[in-house]
Amino acid sequence: MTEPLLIAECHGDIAVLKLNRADKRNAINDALIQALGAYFSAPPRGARVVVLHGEGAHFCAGLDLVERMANRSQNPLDGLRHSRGWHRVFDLIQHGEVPVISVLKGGVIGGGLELAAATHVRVSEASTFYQLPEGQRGIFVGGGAAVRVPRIIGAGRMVEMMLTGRRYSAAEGQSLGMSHYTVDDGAGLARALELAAAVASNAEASNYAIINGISRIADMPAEAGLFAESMVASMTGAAANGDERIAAFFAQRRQARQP
Ligand code: 1HE
Repeated sequence: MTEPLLIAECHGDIAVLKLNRADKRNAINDALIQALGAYFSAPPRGARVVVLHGEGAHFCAGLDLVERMANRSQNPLDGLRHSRGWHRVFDLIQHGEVPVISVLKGGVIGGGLELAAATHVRVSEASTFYQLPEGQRGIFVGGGAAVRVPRIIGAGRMVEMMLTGRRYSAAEGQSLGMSHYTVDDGAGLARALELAAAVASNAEASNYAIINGISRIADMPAEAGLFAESMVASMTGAAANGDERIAAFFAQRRQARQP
């Protein structure tokens, strides 16, 4: 029996999804991108947040280069369709229903960094390193890195990283925003689950607005962005029943002040 490419679990309202292709360093082949697409098209019912991690020592070695060589096509449209397929799946992650927290370790390479960049909170273990070796392989990024990575580290750094084959360490990556937390090796999943509990306790409508609103509004001209912010704020306040949460906050403050 072949192993599943993804292993999905639920712990209450926290869903945990594992890339399960450690023998190939979790490289993304067509079957794995399809499985990710199916999962994020319909995250488990009741899940308020997804924690994404990888089996083995490496988060993800990027595009499956062996499959790419085998399926090499002379038709540029095939390459375009392949890349657009990755875009659809990673957009489901970035602008989906629930926040996604990734646990990074070992290689976060090429398409692995593209996958990580689509997630909202990134926890790196000390072993993590980041690379975009497409230039060295004679290809180009195709899973959204040209859009998402410059928004994290800046276009100039991405250009330099790709031209020179530079490898950023976990500590360097955190200082550049590739991760938000760095923890010891082996501690990433536990930290991500703690963060997931905090994220899951937010109002569902606020989380939806945060993951769907901020990156889009940040790409708008200021005047359109300010208008969009007002629309999202109004929708969120109405949908999240914010009054109840605000009243609960003050009740808790009053209680804390009592002798
Ligand atoms: C792979 C892949 C892969 C490993 N596709 N099979 N990505 C890369 O250029 C990264 C290439 N991989 C590596 O740099 C290294 O494998 C790692 C640093 C990730 C891990 O090193 P190591 O020593 O632990 O493993 P290994 O011995 O290199 O590889 C173990 C197996 O994984 C081996 O298979 P086996 O059948 O010989 O055992 C490797 O072939 C396999 N493997 N990485 C296929 N990437 C939408 S565009 C995105 C463009 C990109 O992502 S470009 C970046 C591609």
